[in-house]
Amino acid sequence: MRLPARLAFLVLLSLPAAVLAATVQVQIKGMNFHPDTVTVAPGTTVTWTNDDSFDHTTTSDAKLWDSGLLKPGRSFSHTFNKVGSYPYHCAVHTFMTGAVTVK
Ligand SMILES: [Cu+2]
Repeated sequence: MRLPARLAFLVLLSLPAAVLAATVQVQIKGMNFHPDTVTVAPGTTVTWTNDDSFDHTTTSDAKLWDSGLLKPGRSFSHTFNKVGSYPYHCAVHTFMTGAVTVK
């Protein structure tokens, strides 16, 4: 390992865990969000992937994010930095609901 690479590795190791942002996956399948509720730490990115045969969206009830139409196979990500409860739905099928809790 060359010195700069080793230094970068050491810097990475010394970062607090919260800075190393995690990603949580939510699958859209069978006209549902799986899982439909997730609890994450601040700074976590949630990635929704449409594994269904139809177009769907992930749309914040409070309009904090909106993926627009996600075709099958497409993904959308949003990073949650503030503690709180974030309900969302699919704008096409409003009975499809989920929530992200950040704490
Ligand atoms: Cu939908």
